[in-house]
Amino acid sequence: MFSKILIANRGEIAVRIIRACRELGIETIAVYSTADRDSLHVKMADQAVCIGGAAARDSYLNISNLIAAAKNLGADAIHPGYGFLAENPYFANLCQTHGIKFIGPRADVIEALGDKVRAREIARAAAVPLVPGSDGAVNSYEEALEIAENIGYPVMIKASAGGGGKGMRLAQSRESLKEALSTARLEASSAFGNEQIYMEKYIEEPRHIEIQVLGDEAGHLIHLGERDCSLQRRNQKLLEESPSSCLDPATRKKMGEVALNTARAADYYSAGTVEFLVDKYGQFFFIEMNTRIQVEHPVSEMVTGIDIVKEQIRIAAGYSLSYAQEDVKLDGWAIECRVNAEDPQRNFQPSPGTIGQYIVPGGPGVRVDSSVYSNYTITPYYDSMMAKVIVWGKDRPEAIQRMKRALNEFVIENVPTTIPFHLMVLDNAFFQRGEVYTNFIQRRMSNGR
Ligand code: MV4
Repeated sequence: MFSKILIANRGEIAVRIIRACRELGIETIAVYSTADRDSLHVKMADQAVCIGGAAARDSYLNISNLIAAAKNLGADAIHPGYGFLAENPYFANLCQTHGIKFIGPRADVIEALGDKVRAREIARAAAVPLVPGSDGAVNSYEEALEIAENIGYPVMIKASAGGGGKGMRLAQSRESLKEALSTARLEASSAFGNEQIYMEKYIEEPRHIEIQVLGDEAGHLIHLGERDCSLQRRNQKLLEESPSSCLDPATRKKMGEVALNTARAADYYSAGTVEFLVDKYGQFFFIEMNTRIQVEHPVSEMVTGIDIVKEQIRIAAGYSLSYAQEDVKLDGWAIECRVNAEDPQRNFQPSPGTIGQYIVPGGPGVRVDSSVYSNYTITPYYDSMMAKVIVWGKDRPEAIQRMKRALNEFVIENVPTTIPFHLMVLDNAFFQRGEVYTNFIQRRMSNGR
């Protein structure tokens, strides 16, 4: 087992990784930018080193400073968390070159699955159901026109180097295809330095269902059931739950198998997430596979009792999985609400500032993964998430009730947060019936913001 791990991240995920390391008896090194000197992960780690200025590119994205810190402080491994360099194959490779274990999949697997066209080809080869669309990349308008005629409008044009909803353009009809194509290509080229695009049939009112997988380096693979992440705003997930209220047991079983087939076809190990869209007829389609631990991993931990981050670290240290598939039992219902320093009254604009009193909820079935504390100053340099409230209930009604109780208990003075928005969603009749689609907020929330 590793004796020392450097956490190449900040915020609540850095705190989460430190906790997993502590339980495994592993020393931790925190890295921080000049703006994060007073952050919680710095206080909690055994050692901490400043790796650069406030801007992420000078610190949390500064690969040479990260590698230098790991080598100088004798880290055996680096955990990248999510975001920043977590899905950067070059960084994963460089860790390996320097004899530092990258806690995640192999670099070539990160690269293959990060290229959405290649990911589709891997899935197709494994007979995984895909959204009808282009076989590979779309290279010309004529080609796009022919595919669109075959699959029918509207069509979604996506950047191969995109993902998570970034770099997507909708073409409603033949007339708008040409312009949508050229815009998508331009956006892909400027946002990702890779103009490759592909096409999919637009799925109306999809549910976003993802399956958590865990694989070890000996090829054992298990899944931990699904997470329903359909409640999004501008492609930002706001609330996630496990299991999903839109899956019947047969579909759940099938989706788990398909997710494992996808991971096996990709020669996957570590923690990963296979993302699907489910249409209003209950058909599911693979859209992408994420090669990192995700923000919403705690809802899977709450219903399975499995510590995903500890498993990820054990796998990287060469141990085989602690569980076989038959050991994985889903019990009860979990919901996660992301508490962001954003003001729902002002169109969710970020609301950095100094927190006054900060009192987190507790009691039966409540977990808070937080990165802030009383009198902490939230800076504007990074994403606005300050805490995640995750609850477990014996069923969905109890989980909803418990989340409302927990959010009402949460005291965060002087900084506007998304808590009031979550309380409105939890009170919404459509949400309570499990009718949550991607356009839920626009269609089902009175203010529609
Ligand atoms: C789609 C789609 C509709 N049709 N693809 C891709 C990444 C994922 N995070 C969201 N993505 C979507 N891909 C096709 N062919 C709609 C979305 C989508 C979405 C899907 C489920 C739940 C929330 C969503 C929010 C915005 C876009």
